[in-house]
Amino acid sequence: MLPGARLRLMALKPSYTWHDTFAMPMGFPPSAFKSALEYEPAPGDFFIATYPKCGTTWAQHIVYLIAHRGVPVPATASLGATIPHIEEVGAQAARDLVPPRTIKTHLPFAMAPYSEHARYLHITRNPFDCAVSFYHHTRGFPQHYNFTDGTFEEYFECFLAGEVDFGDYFDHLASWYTLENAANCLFLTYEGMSTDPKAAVLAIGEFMGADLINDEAVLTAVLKHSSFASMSKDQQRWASQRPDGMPAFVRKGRTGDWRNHFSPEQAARLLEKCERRLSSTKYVEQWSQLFDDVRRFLRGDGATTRGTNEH
Ligand code: PPS
Repeated sequence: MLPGARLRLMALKPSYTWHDTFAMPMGFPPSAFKSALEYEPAPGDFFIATYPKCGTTWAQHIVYLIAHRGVPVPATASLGATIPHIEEVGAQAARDLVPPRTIKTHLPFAMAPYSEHARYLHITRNPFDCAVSFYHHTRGFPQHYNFTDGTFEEYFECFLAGEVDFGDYFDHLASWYTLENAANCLFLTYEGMSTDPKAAVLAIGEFMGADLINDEAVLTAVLKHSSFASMSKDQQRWASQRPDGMPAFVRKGRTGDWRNHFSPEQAARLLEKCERRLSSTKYVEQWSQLFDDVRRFLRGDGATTRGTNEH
């Protein structure tokens, strides 16, 4: 059956606000979205540019911690007030920040505010775990998606077809990948951050112009407060309340949770799309172990890799 036909047969699909053919979460004001597209970055603006569920909040808190010398976002404050999501709150909220500004965006590169005088931290995550995380996100925010009772099977069809908020995962990655060698961009992966958080924090620090290597106390504090255990606490700092019984926003924080959700048929279809869409990128190599694991899963063999950051 063609993917479009499967999608039409689904009983339940998330609801979105559509801007022409681009889907956004319901409740994000259209005026904010439009103003974000028109925002002109000032020299020194620092963007955290990600597809949803790829490590945005983790990176935001690392950047915040570096800028605040290791002091975390207080339990009573919101990270979004310091590092706003521009297409949610609009361009004026970004302009109102005291420079140097840090701004979150999930927009694909072609729509994102760009200047060669701004900097861009791009984080991506393998699409298997991204899809799972995005599913739990979508069912856990009824005000944005009205999908509380949605199943992974239903969500997967939308994800694979690219009919989710912020568009198709692979289109998004391809659009930002055009900047991969640009001096004003740093590309990291969620998996790399999980495997070696210290290296990731040092790389982000260097990109921000902070000398963490000679500041052991700050480096230690940044690592401590950006750990999964720390960020699992006081989650009102990153997200609004979710209904009872829903997983928390900072949920599992693992690589490999896809195995608990995917059927072999779904895994084969997403693997086929990975092979088709990622072949000319470095991610084929970076995620080769994961893709091998998917192939083993399809053959019915056990996993040889486990979550890279078991908590
Ligand atoms: S959003 O809504 O798009 O901004 O979501 P995003 O922050 O990009 O992604 C959320 C996932 O990141 C995990 N997370 C972490 N993993 C490891 N360490 C830390 N500190 C951390 N903070 C957030 C979070 O748990 C979501 O992944 P899943 O797989 O759902 O657990």
